[in-house]
Amino acid sequence: MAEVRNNWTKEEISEIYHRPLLDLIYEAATVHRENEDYAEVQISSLLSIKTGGCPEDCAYCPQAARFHTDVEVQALMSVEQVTNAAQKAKDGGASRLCMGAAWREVRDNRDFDRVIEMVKAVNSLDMEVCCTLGMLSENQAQRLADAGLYAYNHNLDTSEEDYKRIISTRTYDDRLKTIENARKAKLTVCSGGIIGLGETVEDRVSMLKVLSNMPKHPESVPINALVPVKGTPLADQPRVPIWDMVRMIATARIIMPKTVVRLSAGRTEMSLTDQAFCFMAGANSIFAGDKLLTTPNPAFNEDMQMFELLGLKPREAFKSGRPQVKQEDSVLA
Ligand code: SAM
Ligand code: DTB
Ligand code: SF4
Repeated sequence: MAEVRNNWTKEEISEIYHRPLLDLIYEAATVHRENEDYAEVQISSLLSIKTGGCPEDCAYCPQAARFHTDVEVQALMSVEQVTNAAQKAKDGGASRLCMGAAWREVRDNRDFDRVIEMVKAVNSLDMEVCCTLGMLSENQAQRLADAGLYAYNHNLDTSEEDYKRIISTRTYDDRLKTIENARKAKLTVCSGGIIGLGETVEDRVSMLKVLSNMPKHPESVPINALVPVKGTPLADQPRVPIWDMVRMIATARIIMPKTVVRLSAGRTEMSLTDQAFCFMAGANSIFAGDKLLTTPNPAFNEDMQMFELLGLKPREAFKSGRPQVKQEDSVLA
């Protein structure tokens, strides 16, 4: 049984990443098959609850106000809109809804109160609820946890060394602090990154080291391939080779054997064969539904046909246990 370690060195991770490709895939598949539910794939649906107009300068992001992209700014959705979208995602087979807001950070205001109501409403549909709202204090994380939030997504995106090239409006430490705050509130953590930003392989290894050396590995690690968007500084980045994606997924699988590794953004550019290699290399989650936050994603029925063909099964919600909802906060109370 692969041991869960938190002391991986860059040399070890780099050695794994650079193994001959088929050896690497074989090893990752072997580690993955030690998990009894290896044929199950967790399906998350994304919903952009507040779109565009973000004050941050993340070079990849179509939602940053300072870049001129085709994204239309949309104010925070109503709880009813979110509940309807969540029900639709559930009917389509998603067990988790991830609500994203184009915010730098959470503020203690009425918008946050509304997000708390959204979390309660989606939780009462018996779906795992995830949020990605930017930076978060410990107290805010606790409020989300009390409302029944299952996971908090906060990506590292790249290495600490490379971070300043991509984002100048916050630091890597800010990112780590938020992840710590989510942990203190006993939320499960979803944190990963993007490849294809123009980073080096060393940067990728360095980011994987930070993730795999956390005292507790993130329960999910999304690996995104950059979706280049017109108007952003990274619009002309070349497409990331599929084998880089496979190497990232396989390396993450080997060094974090119990973590759910998500084949995230970039699937519209991947063939079925490309994706099959990612699943073989240990990916066991996807974002499904026609849209990511603002960019397209494969159609749900195409994904279901792919599952059928590859012999994969959607994972049911709450397989690893339910969050503790504070009684007075429960909509059922
Ligand atoms: N504003 C919050 C934040 O930055 O934490 C939450 C939403 S933000 C859009 C969530 C994540 O989406 C980013 O951290 C990044 O990893 C990913 N992302 C954004 N634009 C992307 C793109 N063009 N291609 C791939 N991933 C992207
Ligand atoms: C993650 O790692 N990828 C998702 C989710 N977490 C929030 C977002 C991908 C966004 C891709 C660009 C867009 O659709 O705006
Ligand atoms: Fe804003 Fe998040 Fe996009 Fe950065 S990634 S610009 S913080 S929405």
